[in-house]
Amino acid sequence: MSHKFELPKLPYNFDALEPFISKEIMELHYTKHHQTYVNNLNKALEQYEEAEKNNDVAAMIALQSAIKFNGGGHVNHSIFWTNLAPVSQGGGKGPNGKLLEAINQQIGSLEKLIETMSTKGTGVQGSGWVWLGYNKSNGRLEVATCDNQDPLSTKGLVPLLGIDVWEHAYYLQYKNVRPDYVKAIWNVVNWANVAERFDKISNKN
Ligand code: MN3
Repeated sequence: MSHKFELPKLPYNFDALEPFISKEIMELHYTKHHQTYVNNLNKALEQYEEAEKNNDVAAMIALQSAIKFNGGGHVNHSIFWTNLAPVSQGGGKGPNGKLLEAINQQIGSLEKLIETMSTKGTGVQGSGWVWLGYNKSNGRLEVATCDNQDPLSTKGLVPLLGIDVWEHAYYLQYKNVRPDYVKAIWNVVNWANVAERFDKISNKN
């Protein structure tokens, strides 16, 4: 009965997103940061299981923030890696089909979406994420920010595209200039992956 989450396979090499995201960032981000979330999630879930076995509700409650933080970190990064692709594999090539239609209809244009996400992502105070999400209750696309590693599910939205704006995601290359990182990352956004997520969830509604 052990919960064993694992680091998902990175679908490209560490240097594949250069020059927009450096090899050094990718390697550290994936092998150190994401791996640590996975390890600490597994540890917290093990402790939670033990607490549950002992009917120790107070201990169960005390573990919830560790599960939220590390579980959110695992969920978010697992989406993030697939939201990106090297330029040679379609990174930066804009969406088409139903997703593009929905963006145009609901947000105005792809340019407007990118601008909104960039502004909101740049404006996150401290560590967090900016997301394009899908609201199942009304079928609409929404841009939302989350603090720390809170997953987008905490805002009632289904994640389609996330941009990690924690300093660890850019500092080695962009130093303190988060806006430059947020501007550059659009060159390697895997819109085909975002569209796939959108088709899957919007078809269910
Ligand atoms: Mn990160």
